[in-house]
Amino acid sequence: MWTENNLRRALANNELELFFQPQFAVGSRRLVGAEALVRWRQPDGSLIMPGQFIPVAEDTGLILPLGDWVLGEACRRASELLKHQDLLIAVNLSAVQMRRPGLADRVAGWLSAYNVPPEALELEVTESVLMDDSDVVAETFAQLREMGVPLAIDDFGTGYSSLSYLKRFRVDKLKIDRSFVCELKSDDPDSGAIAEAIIGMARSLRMQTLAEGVETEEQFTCLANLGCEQIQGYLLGRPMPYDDFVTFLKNQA
Ligand code: G
Ligand code: G
Ligand code: MN
Ligand code: NA
Repeated sequence: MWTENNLRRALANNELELFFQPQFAVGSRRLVGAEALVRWRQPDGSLIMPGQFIPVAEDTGLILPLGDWVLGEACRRASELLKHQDLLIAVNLSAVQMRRPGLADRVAGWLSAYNVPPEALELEVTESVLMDDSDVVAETFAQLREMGVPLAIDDFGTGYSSLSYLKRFRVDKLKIDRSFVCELKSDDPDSGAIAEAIIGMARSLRMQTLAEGVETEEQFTCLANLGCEQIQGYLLGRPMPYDDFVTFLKNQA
């Protein structure tokens, strides 16, 4: 396991890097955005995945400087990407970041430093954050909404059975967890029951839906038939280094 000191050095030595995974509109199959996913590039060029160091960062508090770096880097890249195409760049926020006062000010600072419109930066939080009965979370949430930053719920459907937080916190998008996508089968109508319920609820609440982890045409077709609006997954694009994403973007046009 990676230690706090390893990670501290990674931050100081600029060893973190953002990969980008494309997101598409279902109807047109056009590229509409990308999720920024952090990687740790070792001096030998190998990559360490976030699952191996984000938990350490969260336990040690290093997620605060790390998360701030991610926000700044995402805004820097967004400002470059927006010169090519109108896109939305999605960034994962840790619960630790959401619970710390001042997040909205940091976001506002990065947006203005790189001249990125707030509508172009989407912030992803998990359900557990919104279940928090915390004034800080509510305040940050309200500030981000006021600024016009889109908010999405990541891994939707896996967290909590109570949905009452959806009334308290207006979000723009539900990201349907890939566990509900991988079971989709065109010859089994029941396989889509949960995805269908999420899409129906999102529509009633005027939220968008994006399905994660789409790996096959069959899943794509099922989601299209259910009225899902956007998809992300290996079928149409893996997370890739920034330069590769720029090439990918240019090849779309
Ligand atoms: O490709 P993948 O292994 O990148 O991502 C694994 C997990 O790591 C995902 O659940 C994702 O939410 C999380 N993750 C990726 N990048 C970040 C980040 O910048 N900040 C936080 N808090 N989590 C991230
Ligand atoms: O933040 P989140 O938990 O949604 O992170 C996305 C994770 O899903 C990352 O680890 C990313 O590499 C992974 N991922 C993206 N597309 C696919 C896919 O089509 N299939 C699978 N199995 N994983 C995917
Ligand atoms: Mn995510
Ligand atoms: Na997810």
